[in-house]
Amino acid sequence: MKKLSLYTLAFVSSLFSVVVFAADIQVERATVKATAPGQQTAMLDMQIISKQAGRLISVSTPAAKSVELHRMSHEDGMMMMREVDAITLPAGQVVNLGEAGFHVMLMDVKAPIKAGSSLPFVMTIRLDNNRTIKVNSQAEVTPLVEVKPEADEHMHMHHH
Ligand SMILES: [Cu+2]
Repeated sequence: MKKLSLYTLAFVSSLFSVVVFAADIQVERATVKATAPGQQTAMLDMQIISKQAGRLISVSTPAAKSVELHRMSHEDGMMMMREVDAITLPAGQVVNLGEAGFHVMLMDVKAPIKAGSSLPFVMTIRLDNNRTIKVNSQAEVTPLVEVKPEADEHMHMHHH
């Protein structure tokens, strides 16, 4: 009987800590741009606040076959995107992915992502104490900003 109650206690306490840790991650302003038909990739941006220091190591979503973590950088005057292994989350700090030069890139989007819908995703975060947690969240799908040909011509005229 003693052994049984010890097991029960261990189970309850591990369940409890999982709940506590998941609540220690705040996800805000998660947005993804709608995709045009045939568009293969989409960028997911958000703010993450983790109570404890950790690293975002992966993201998954049913909307895409694979997901990568990307960093933007200027190289020879060109904007480049490179895959990174992880995005650092300092304890208690707001990490705005876009402002920090990062984004989550959905690769091989399965179907057009429609404006007005929401996109579910799961983040895997490894805390510096080596505990790995999964955080479920939703991104708001925002409309594609269309570049109108007239606007381009207009700018062209002004510059000549
Ligand atoms: Cu990218």
